[in-house]
Amino acid sequence: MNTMLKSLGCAAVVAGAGMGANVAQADYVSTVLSNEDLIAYYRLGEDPSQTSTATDASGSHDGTYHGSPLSTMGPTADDGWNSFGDNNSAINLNGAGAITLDTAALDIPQITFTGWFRLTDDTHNQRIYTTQASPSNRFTINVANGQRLHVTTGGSNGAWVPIDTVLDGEWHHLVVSRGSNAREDVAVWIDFLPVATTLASHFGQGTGTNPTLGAQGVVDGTIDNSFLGSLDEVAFFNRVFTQEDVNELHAAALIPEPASLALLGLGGLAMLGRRRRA
Ligand SMILES: [Ca+2]
Repeated sequence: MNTMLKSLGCAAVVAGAGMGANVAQADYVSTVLSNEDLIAYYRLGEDPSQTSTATDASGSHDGTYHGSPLSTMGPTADDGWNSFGDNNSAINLNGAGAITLDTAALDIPQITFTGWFRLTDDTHNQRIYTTQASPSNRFTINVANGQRLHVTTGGSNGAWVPIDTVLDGEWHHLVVSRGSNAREDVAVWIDFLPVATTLASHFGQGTGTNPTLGAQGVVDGTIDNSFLGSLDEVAFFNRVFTQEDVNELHAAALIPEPASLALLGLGGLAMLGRRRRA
């Protein structure tokens, strides 16, 4: 066996051994952080009973916890998703919490929301994300009473998405993009598949003030329409996403199939055997 083949054999063994413990693909977190249009990234790994700061992993736009949200476990390998590190915590809004964000960072003409949600109850109107502003330029992602996800960017029209399939207590990924022009379409992806693109009649130019995760807002300490579920890994981007952008996140969120890892490992062992016989 020539020297090159020996080197390949060793490399395959090392790669096979290494991938089991440390996934050798672009992981979800680094994929989000490497996007040049990222505005803010809330990994939501804090324990809100210990701190009121929801850290922006990308830099300078920390949020603030309000009410009594709870720390919970985020999507893990057991759910079929990249486990976001060994200890991925998320936030259960519990119908009693909210996270206020930075208006200066997020009141922008076009925006994309990405994140994970776990819905446990749809019996009343609740918010995944909303801004408080005049109806002409608000931006909201609602769970409306009656099993629908409702995205509005002004007025009462918007993209209505049936969510029967996600009212299952499992983690699901959500992408919502809106453009900068009046009557611009809003695009919604659930679990990385497009589910709604629609033109509405009341699209505003901005995205509104007092952006809030998990509630309608916090006014004088009162939290309205708090989300009856959990959120994790919420990020905002300063542009509209395409299917290609969503595909990139999807690839990063997936766990490599065990079969391919096993084959790689067996291949490495076979090459090692050949090297020993040489
Ligand atoms: Ca997290």
